[in-house]
Amino acid sequence: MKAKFIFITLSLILLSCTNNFRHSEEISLPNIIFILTDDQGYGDLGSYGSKTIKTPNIDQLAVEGAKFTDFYVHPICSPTRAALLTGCYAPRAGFPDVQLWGSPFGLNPDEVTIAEILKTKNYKTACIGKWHLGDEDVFAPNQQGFDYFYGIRLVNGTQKFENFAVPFYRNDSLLTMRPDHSKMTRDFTDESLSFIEKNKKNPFFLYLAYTMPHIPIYPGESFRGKSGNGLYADAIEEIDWNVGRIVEKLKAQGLEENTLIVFASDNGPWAGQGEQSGSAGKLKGSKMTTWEGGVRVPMIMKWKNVIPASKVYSEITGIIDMAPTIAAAAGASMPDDRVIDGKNLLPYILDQKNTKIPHDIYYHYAGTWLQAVRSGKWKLHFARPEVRPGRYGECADWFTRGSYAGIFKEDLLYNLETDIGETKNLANEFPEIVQELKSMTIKAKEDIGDYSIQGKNSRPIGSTYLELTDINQYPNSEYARKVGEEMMTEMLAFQKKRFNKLSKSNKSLNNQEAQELEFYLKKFINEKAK
Ligand SMILES: [Ca+2]
Repeated sequence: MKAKFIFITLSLILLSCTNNFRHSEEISLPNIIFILTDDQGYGDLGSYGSKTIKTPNIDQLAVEGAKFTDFYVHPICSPTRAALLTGCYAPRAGFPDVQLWGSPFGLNPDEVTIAEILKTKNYKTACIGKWHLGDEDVFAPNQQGFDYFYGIRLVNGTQKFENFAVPFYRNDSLLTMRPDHSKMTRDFTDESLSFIEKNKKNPFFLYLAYTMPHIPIYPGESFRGKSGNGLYADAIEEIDWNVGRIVEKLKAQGLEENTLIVFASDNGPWAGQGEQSGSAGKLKGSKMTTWEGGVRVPMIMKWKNVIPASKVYSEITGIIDMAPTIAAAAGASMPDDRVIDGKNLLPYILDQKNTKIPHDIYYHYAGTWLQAVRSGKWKLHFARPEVRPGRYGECADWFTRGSYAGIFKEDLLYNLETDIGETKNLANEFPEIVQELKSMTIKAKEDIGDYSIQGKNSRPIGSTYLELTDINQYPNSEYARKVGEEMMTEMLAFQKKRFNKLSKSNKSLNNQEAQELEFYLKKFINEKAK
């Protein structure tokens, strides 16, 4: 029986590229669980070398499945999520940057997400946790192929406030403005277990996007202080324990063999946050940078009896590959009316001879700015002679602050095979490699785009300001400032409404609420004075 299952599954993988392939009744499509953590560094798992964070359950996934050593994401939350769901580099999919409160932008409803693709195979789909691909109703997960949503559409907070208020939803219903952040990891897992239980008889796709360990870090009560290595370690150990609960649930329901589990982080750790910061291990840089520490993260795939146990896959792979891989596992097709950047990884990782590699070149975009490329062992950072403005209003400058972007007048070339920490610039010694990588990049700039270049195959952002859809329209100009101001006004209006509601309720404000109120009142007054 097992042998038959393996044969059928492998056939499914190999045949899934052809459109005319039809599943026979007896094949049960695999369940898919994608677990994404937020700001977890390359060095923040036992299986990736952490000596301070204990992650036995996640490490066990690597023991029973494959660990990817060279897996890339975008350097910040939203673009990675856009790339995950669409199989494309985020600027191609029209969602290159983070959007915050009051933003009129979201992942374009015309994008075809992996959830929508799996719906063609009758999967039940859930997004539990953090969405971060648009705050407005038209951009919500239920509009993008997810049958069920439980969590937040935005980010869990900023470094400014403790226990930040954030709208918390079940599907499109607002449940609360003040979720308890310390309960989220547990709560999201509970919801996931119940989704698994409800769907044990049909194929399901669970996208579980934990809000931790993004700052401000709130481990659950029973994990706070438990690791002995700070809040960040507490939060990851809590995630690990909960991943263990999910695996146990699958086993208990007899679903372990027929479930593909993927575990990854959305970007590198956020530096400079004390015990709330993670570690990129030996890699240079952190979140918001295109140094390896910002864009290389842990990724593990377990699919019992399909992916060999304890495999270590070291070719270049990335978040863009996840949708095509998941689609193939389900015998579904990616859309053929648009460019898709990612590859189905299964034939590559199952090829024992390793004769082909998924990517000759991988592009590292910070927003729409193509900052670096990787090909084989070589990584080239293009000269950044100046700090360049970003695209969108309030969060436009994520990548351009001096300490994040870095200014260097010359191209920098590193050999990652011998210098994983990007310490020794070899550009002068290997000018022909620099030239080759540059010429390989010309195509990407034309195709996907770059700072101030509209890629001919890049698609528009979703916008509730209909005139604002071209992502290359606003780096400079009055127009950009106008959009920025309007977005800020919307954000303030949102907060104003929230505090009006709070002050009308009978509940007295706690210290943090009072501080927030004071902060926003000042802003409202400033706005009025303009
Ligand atoms: Ca993140």
